[in-house]
Amino acid sequence: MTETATRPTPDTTVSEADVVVVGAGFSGLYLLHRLRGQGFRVVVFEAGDGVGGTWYWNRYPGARVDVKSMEYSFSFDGELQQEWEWTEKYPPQEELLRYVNHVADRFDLRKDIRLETRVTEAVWDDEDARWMVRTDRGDQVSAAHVIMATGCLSTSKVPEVPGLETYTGRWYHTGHWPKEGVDFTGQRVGVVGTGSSGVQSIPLIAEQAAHLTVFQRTPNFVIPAHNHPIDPEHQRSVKAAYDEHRQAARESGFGIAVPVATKAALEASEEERTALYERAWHDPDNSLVTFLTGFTDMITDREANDTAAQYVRDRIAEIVHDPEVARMLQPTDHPFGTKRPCLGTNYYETFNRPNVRLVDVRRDPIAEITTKGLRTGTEEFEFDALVFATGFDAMTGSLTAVDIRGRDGRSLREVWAAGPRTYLGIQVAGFPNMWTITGPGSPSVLSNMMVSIEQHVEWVSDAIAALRDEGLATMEPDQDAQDGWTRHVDEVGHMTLYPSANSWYMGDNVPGKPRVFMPYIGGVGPYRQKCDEVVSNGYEGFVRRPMRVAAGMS
Ligand code: N01
Repeated sequence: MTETATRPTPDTTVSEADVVVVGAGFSGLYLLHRLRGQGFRVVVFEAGDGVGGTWYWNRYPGARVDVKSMEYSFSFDGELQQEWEWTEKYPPQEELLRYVNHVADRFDLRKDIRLETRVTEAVWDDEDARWMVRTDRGDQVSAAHVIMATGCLSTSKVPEVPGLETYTGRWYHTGHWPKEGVDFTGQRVGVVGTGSSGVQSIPLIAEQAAHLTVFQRTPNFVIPAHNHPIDPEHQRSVKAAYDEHRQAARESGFGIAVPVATKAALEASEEERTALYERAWHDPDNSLVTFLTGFTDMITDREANDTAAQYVRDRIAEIVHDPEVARMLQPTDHPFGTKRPCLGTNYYETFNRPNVRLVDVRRDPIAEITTKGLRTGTEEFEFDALVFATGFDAMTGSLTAVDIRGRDGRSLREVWAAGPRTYLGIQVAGFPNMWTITGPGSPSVLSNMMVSIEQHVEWVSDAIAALRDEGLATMEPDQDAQDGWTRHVDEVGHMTLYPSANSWYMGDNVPGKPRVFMPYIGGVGPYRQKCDEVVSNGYEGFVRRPMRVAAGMS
């Protein structure tokens, strides 16, 4: 593997590109490859000093994907998917980063990627029908299109409690973990947060640290991951029929090919339900969505959902020795799956260790970070290291972090002040030629991201190529189409139990963020069909204009 090209000297002159891509994670890399193949000049800006996005930043102990590797990988190139050998059901971050780097090398992508460069501003010029993109390095690029490939979970969040600047120990956020790793041996460590990142890191930190205190605000549903090395024969058999597997994922609900349920949990007998939950819990081949897809009514009916939730609560009570700790770990305040369920390895077992303590900060919230640790309403804690597994300003945070100004100088932040509004999660009215990969209003985080990324990259690059080939200059959603889609996303979301939970899907984890269900829960397959129909109907719902009309529009 070669290291990515060194950053050229900052240039304050304006350079030109057809497309600026923001972010060099999976989306940005595939965009670069595909747009290049379509004859476009592309520049990719990436804040990190390497490619990989999520898998570049999230290096915390235990970080690994929780969608199976054979499904969580690119399908766009037959040779790539045949030649890459995965080692585990759920590969660790290091392996995923090796894979991303392999992709960058294999398709010779590095020469068009500017690392350690953060895009700060993108301003639309209606006269020229171009974006002016500026970076923190002083770059200025004039481009016909800007594609935000910034990821849904990349703007990390530390808790809004005072005092962090006074803390004299070392502190870390799981989403921005030091490259050189962290050795907690012999240390007193505090971990705040019990979402996916906490669930993965807590068991490993507990093994290393002298003592670990876990601060939990909301207990989560954690299913055994059953991670294991991939049987080479299994890998061969999947690869032999890879196209069919990939197609099944594209047509599925969550981008993960699982059998489609035909029966409601409330129609099934208790024995049938228990048999299914036992399989979902114990089967080494289970997946993140096994519980959610086992019955037709799991995400729409609270009573049905509670049969699965109770099954998990019972398992927690069996695993955790101290009944009071078990009770604290049992989720009762939200339906199963309405906060992202987690896959874990030895998660609940970790709370049986003598060097681990669980603190309920719902009951006794963190009041402040002190010089030596933190203080809740009733107790003071001292730590050598603090770990914030406190998540992200999800879905919109990385888009509004850039000062994006569309037609008439309108800022995306202002336009989205009451919540994101998009057409198909791909474009925003008033922001011509700006594209979002897995943007709010698309299945995105409710799917196998690789399936959704590939679909968006292909759809967007084809839309840009079609514009060029038809002699058109700009494309943006029609306001009515966008309003209709935004309503639809909301309505479908509210047909489910998702909005009943406090979650980052709803923006609840960021104070002041409007409470809107941001992803599209209509299913990856139906969503893809809708996007394809839009194209067959001549990009229905979009306004596409030639240059001479585009220029000067107000
Ligand atoms: O973040 P989270 P994450 N005081 O937002 C708590 C993906 N992912 O980094 O639930 C105390 O889920 C917060 O409590 P609450 C995956 O999509 C995937 O773990 O808001 N606690 C919660 O417990 C995932 O969903 C993988 O009450 C505070 C935790 O911090 C998403 O990324 C691995 C607090 C944050 O959990 C985000 O996961 C990792 C406060 N002030 C991530 N503020 C895999 O593929 C927040 N919390 C395996």
